[in-house]
Amino acid sequence: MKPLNIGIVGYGFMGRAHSNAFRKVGNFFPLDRPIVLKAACGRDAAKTQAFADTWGYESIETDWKKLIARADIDLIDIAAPNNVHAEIAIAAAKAGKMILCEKPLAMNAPEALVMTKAVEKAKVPNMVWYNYRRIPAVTLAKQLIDEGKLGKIFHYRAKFLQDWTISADVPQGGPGTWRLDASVAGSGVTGDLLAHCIDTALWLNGSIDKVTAMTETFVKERQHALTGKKQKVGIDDASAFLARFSNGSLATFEATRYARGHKALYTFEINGEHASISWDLHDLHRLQWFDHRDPGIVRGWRSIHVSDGDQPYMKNWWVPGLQIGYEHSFVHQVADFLAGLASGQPAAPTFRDGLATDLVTDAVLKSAKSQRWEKVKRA
Ligand code: SOE
Repeated sequence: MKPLNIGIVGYGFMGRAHSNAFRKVGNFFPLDRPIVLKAACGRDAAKTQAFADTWGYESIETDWKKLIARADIDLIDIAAPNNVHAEIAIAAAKAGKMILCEKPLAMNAPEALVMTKAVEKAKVPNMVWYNYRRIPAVTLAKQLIDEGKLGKIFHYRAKFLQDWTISADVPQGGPGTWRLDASVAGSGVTGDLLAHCIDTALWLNGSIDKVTAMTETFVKERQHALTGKKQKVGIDDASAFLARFSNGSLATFEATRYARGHKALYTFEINGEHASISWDLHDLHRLQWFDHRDPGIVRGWRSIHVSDGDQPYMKNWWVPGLQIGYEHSFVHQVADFLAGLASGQPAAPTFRDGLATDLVTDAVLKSAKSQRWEKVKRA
């Protein structure tokens, strides 16, 4: 079978997470075409070569346009910062390449719309790396909701808490800290962290009609890592919003990089008519489940250790009881993308789904400015 030749742009944190997934997927999931790590692309030739050597890419490029022009590349994987997603994705679509793009899809929703139209016009398979959908416990939550086990949903509550930018000495811009530079990231925690919470929420609980938000930038000026100059900080350090879902449920969302003691505490809780679910990234292989229909004498919160072959993705891994972790969610995403190619049923989240998340984050940022409820446009 013809191999699927990957060309990756970017060699940072996500470049590693994606490459690990490409390498592992064929060992654990049946693939109808082998994956070949054909080329890695980055501006710094020495660093790109070192990355290529570590992960087994056959060649390197220092210009993404050359990567896209190569006839031996089938899929462009965008693992570069947010401000270059659109340009690369649109060029890759025009060249007829499949595209995987790191989240958030774009700097803002208008840009995400142009990207979505480009991939749809070119009819190229596309997906956004919202990996948390594919943590088995989160996928199990989706299964339970879709089976109607919660009944009518009343509440959705999500938060994503970190604490790595509290010091005013953390710079903005440059490798590792571009997430603090609005001209590269688009926004702060709204696009970086809340985007994850929103993607999961839209998938589990349907569309959001309107939001009312507040944001804050606690450190107003930071040195720029590239220029050395102190510059105004343009990102939101913290962001919280209330939302109304189309199914009538009420929601609260919060994200911050100022919650001392929390490194990546992504949690959500959903309260339905019959049952509640809650999940915590720091304990990612567990799903907490409360079912009011249980007999009264044993009724209570149940902590499900999601590691059994009957549970999502787990039959592909070890024996029951042995859990998996963060990196496996990326492996699952590649496996599902490839299964979608084979079946003709594209795996989600597609660019259009990524656009839906960007429309919510845009409405959140708009509401934080207007101090009013803002309607969320449909993707
Ligand atoms: C930021 O620290 C970050 O790395 C996000 O960019 C990722 O998307 C999130 O999964 C973990 O935190």
